[in-house]
Amino acid sequence: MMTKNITTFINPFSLGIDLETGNMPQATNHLVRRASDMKGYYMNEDALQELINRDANPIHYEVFEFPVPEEYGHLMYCISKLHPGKIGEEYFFTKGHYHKVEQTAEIYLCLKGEGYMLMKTNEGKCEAVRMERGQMVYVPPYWAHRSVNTGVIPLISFCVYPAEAGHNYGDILEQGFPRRIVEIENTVRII
Ligand code: S6P
Ligand code: ZN
Repeated sequence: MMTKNITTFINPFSLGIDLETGNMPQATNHLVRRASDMKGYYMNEDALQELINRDANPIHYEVFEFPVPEEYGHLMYCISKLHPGKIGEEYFFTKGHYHKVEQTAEIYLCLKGEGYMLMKTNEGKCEAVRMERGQMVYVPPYWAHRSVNTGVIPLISFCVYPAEAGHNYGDILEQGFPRRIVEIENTVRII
């Protein structure tokens, strides 16, 4: 349920985002997900463990934020940076989540790289929407979302969503997505 009773008053502000690199110099929150954080998400657990051992548990993706109050009325925003690579045949992806306040939407503006936004609902719908520089993806309320990087450079997006949305990771960890994005014979396939 949305709580509409508290919206903290703050002063306006602005900050810089490098549209080439996604760097947000004023960001105070830096979330880092490493390969070991992705256990249980990919089809090929052995390939994930090989990557962890071989490359000293490399960074999988990062989120940069300069937070605002997590309250109804405010808008949270961040830079999401998903590194390129594959686990077996499967392209690197983010964990994916529903919003805890499920009736909240989100906008992703892709700044760099290429891939897909994989989205699903509890009722079994699933969509893969192309992401590339300049493309905006609207994630409607009730849709879980996961970015997938099918390119060779980081997939960088600017995200905006209601600040009270929160994250529900548990359902995706348990159920996954009905579709996966893989490379077969040098071709991107959504299976
Ligand atoms: C938050 C928004 C993004 C993701 C980020 C990491 O609502 O969708 O900031 O948190 O792309 O993905 P994930 O699935 O690990 O949260
Ligand atoms: Zn989200």
